[in-house]
Amino acid sequence: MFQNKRAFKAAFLQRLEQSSGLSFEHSTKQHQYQTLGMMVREYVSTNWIASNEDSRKGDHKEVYYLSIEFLLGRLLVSSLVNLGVKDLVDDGLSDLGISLSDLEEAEADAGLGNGGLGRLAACFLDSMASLSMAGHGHGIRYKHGLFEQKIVNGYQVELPEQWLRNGNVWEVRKPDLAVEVPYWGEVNWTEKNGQMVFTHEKTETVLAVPFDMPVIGFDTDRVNTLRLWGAEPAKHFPPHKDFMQYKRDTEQISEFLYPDDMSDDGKILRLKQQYFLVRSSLASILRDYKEDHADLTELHEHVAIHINDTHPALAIPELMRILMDDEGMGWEEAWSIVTQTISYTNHTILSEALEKWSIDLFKPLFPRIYLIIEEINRRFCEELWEAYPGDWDRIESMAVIAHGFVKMAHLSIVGSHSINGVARLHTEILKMREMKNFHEFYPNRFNNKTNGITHRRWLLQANPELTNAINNVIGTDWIKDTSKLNDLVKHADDASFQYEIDQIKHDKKRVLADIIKEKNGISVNPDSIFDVQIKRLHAYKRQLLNIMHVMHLYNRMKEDSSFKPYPQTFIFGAKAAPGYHYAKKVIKLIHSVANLVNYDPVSKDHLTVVFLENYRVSLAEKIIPATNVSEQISTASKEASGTGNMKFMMNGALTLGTLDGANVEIEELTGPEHIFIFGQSAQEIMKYEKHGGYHSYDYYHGDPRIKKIIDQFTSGFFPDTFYDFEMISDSLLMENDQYFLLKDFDAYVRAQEKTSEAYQDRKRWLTSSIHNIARSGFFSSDRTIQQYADEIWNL
Ligand code: B1N
Repeated sequence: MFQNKRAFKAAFLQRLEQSSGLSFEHSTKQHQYQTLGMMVREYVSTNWIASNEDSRKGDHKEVYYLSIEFLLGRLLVSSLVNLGVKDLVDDGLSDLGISLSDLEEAEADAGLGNGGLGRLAACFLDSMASLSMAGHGHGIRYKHGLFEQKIVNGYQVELPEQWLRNGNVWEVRKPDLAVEVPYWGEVNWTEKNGQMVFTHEKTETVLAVPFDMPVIGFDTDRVNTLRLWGAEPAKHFPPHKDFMQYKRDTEQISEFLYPDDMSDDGKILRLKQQYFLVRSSLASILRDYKEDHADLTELHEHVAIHINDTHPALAIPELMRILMDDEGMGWEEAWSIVTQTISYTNHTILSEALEKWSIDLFKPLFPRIYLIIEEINRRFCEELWEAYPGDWDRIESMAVIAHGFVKMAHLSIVGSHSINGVARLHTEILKMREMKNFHEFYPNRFNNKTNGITHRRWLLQANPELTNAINNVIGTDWIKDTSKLNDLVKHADDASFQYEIDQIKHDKKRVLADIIKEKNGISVNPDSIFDVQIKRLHAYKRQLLNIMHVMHLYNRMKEDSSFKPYPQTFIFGAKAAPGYHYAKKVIKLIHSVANLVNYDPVSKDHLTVVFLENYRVSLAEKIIPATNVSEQISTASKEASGTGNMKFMMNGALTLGTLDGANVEIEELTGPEHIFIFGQSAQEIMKYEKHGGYHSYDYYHGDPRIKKIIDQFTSGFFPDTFYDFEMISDSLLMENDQYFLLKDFDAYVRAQEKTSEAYQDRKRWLTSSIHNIARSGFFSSDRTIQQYADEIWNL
């Protein structure tokens, strides 16, 4: 049906009428999208079945990537790109008077994740399939993804997201493969032939039903599976409970994605979600495995299970339970299989995000799993005692259970053979500081895997014009091997290539300007510098520093009528966790500054501030190709990696950032002349954190620019905000500016000046832009996944 345009059009029209019961003339965009989606699914089904058969033969290792988040975004166009039929479809549809981009917009944006961690999981799925690896995802089919953000009078309002409203063409529900997940109850044990036999009784059971989605690789027959689990009432519901109540409690488990990507939310429901994912994934993985293996003794040779952060860490005790209670293995044998099968990625060192669960909550919910964790802890502490006799402090700091809590990162380290950080700096901080004791004890378990992004979505799909321009100068080999993008360096000074790059960027900026006009009613100048910060709103990411710089420029213009900065458009996109009050105030502040500078005759032709509502994957795809300056300004040491930084670089933006996360590696690759680095280093920040010596009041009193801005927060300078920004000024002064904004302010202002100057030297800027594109090949998630495969999973 995709062999040629004629066949495609005929098949499309036929299916459209069959499935919608409407004539082509009366069909809606939604019908047309659904039809095209079904055609894609039908087209890949043969390869999907073949890939599953191939797995069954068992001559290669299967990887399972367990993640509480998969931030997939839309799948129609990426599927067409990967199948190599996008142009054909585009062409065929336009013959019929339909635009592919309209159908693209008819698809819901699957937002089953908060930010980088969830998007990384989605990029990894794309890379595993595209490298023809047998690598599958397991996650939760949240009925509602991350909330939809509305801005009302400058304030964020959260609405439930409804991605399943029109169904989901990509999924297949498989009720016959459902799995029961037990909670609560009690554990009993008896002795049988000198062995303890454990049974978990009087449980409350939930049914986990799999929904499978095909993961289509680029230029390969490989089709992997993303299996998302949905919670439904089980056949045998608890007799003592009201059924309606039971149904609600059950369905709640896969109702909402937790909208907080940092704080360890101590909600019992979140813990239930974690076990729900782990219990059902492992049951399904092992059921498949047992179809061709008599027992589980060689599991680790054929299966790798990867846990994306600690949220699926219960896979460790759960696999122990299965091997011992269901398979009858002894502890040592089971433990050896578990640790050889499981590997773990750490995504943050922020202490708020390190999960720990109170025993009071944990133990009654999973009585058997808790017993196993107790035993893991007992044995581990015994080992520690042997290695460090008498060193109680060290043992206490490393224990899996301590001070009434189960520590999920410790469990993950002890129970897996590999622990990786997500950028070189992050891994070094893990090894030398946060997890120093663990690194000393298990030096060989720690390794780095610098994050990556799929260049198929973030370049081929989001920016086909740039893709073409690249193809015209270096050919197309780089698409299968992105290290070949380096060949572009030879063309960095080539005037005609520069001209083309410039034109493409300008066109993309015009498209974004239209979107901004439509959504925000603001006219932006496409010749201004598009300076963009899009990411979750968090104090450590320092959106506040960005907007304070805008206030500074405005203040300068008001004071000095001869100061006319080069026109700059500051674009923000960010969701704040609903309970994160500080973050919400920063959103309000950005709007207040926008209302000031966008309309004041003194500034309006030079400064424009735009806050794009409801930032999500599909919006990122439109913003990133149009960006000149990528803001990556986290307090050094706090951003584990960042991945937006890579997407911008690949689309020719220049980074303005701190030496944090993957920015360090970006700087190394581009060279210091093609990036704008400023601010305190991670070492310096960590020194202040350890020994003190930073007093933010010194900067308030010592720098009149800073004093002026902070005073404006609370002096009624912004009309009708009352006390809104008191919290912000308190964070900077009373709370001693935990993220060192004032310390970095001057350096940031100077880096901004340098950036703006550099932009005005068009030739130099375009050379830098091409250098960034050329060096971005390293950040393809294909490179990352190949390293996971070689060095962690042993494929
Ligand atoms: O993971 C990304 C990194 O690029 C980012 O730097 C990092 O901040 C992000 C609890 C998280 N770390 N931790 C989370 C997500 C959800 C949650 O419930 C923590 N996300 C990151 C990819 O490596």
